[in-house]
Amino acid sequence: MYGKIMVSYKKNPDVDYEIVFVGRSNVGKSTLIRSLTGKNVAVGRRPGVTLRPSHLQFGDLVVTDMPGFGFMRGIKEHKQDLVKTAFVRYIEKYRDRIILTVLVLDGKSFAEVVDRWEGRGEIPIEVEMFQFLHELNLDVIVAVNKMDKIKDIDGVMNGVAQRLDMLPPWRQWLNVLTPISAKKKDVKALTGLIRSRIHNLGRDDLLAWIR
Ligand SMILES: Nc1nc2c(ncn2[C@@H]2O[C@H](COP(=O)(O)OP(=O)(O)OP(=O)(O)O)[C@@H](O)[C@H]2O)c(=O)[nH]1
Ligand SMILES: [Mg+2]
Repeated sequence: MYGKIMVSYKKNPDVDYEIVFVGRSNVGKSTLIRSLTGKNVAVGRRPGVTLRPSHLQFGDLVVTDMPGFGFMRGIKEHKQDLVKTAFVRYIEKYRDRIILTVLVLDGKSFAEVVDRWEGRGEIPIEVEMFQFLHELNLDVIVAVNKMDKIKDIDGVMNGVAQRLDMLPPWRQWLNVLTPISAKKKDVKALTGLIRSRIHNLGRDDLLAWIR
């Protein structure tokens, strides 16, 4: 129990509102959800292997941790496709109750990964997912994580913005783009953005889950 709020870890509950955390494997989705909620999600699963989302229920709201997409060593390409297909199906199925998606990126490696893919003439998977979420008219906040490792914050944030077709300077996009460090619990700007989205629903009672 969490005050009056029910917490469930596995079942996908029948609720009216959902916030979904998506992103490549290892970017820090589960760490982020833990620092936002104080609750643990996804215990002891191998990165990239589990196809099933994990859920935390807070009353009428469910917070979902999606399996990470993208290449992981030792995991067959076939499995990557399954993760991607499962992701697309999930988002389409629950589209109507999803009030917000948080795309988590690794600030340290994002630019390099995107440039490598584009150099091969391919669309980087996180760019593809970003576009897919927009095509469904979903609200997407891009949380650029692991900023504790970064010295040139403006440089990295501008690099991310530009690669997602958001014209730098990145500070023009503060409503949808924010640097964070999930590990250091430096997530205040993101917390503020999530709070304002929930506030706009007229459901301030649902704010209790955020630390
Ligand atoms: N330096 C630093 N490391 C972080 C941060 N957030 C997460 N990590 C580390 O990154 C690794 C992956 O974190 P997870 O939260 O498991 O990543 P994930 O996105 O849930 O990964 P999958 O479940 O495989 O999709 C762990 O070793 C974390 O400690 C951060 O803000 N800074
Ligand atoms: Mg995880």
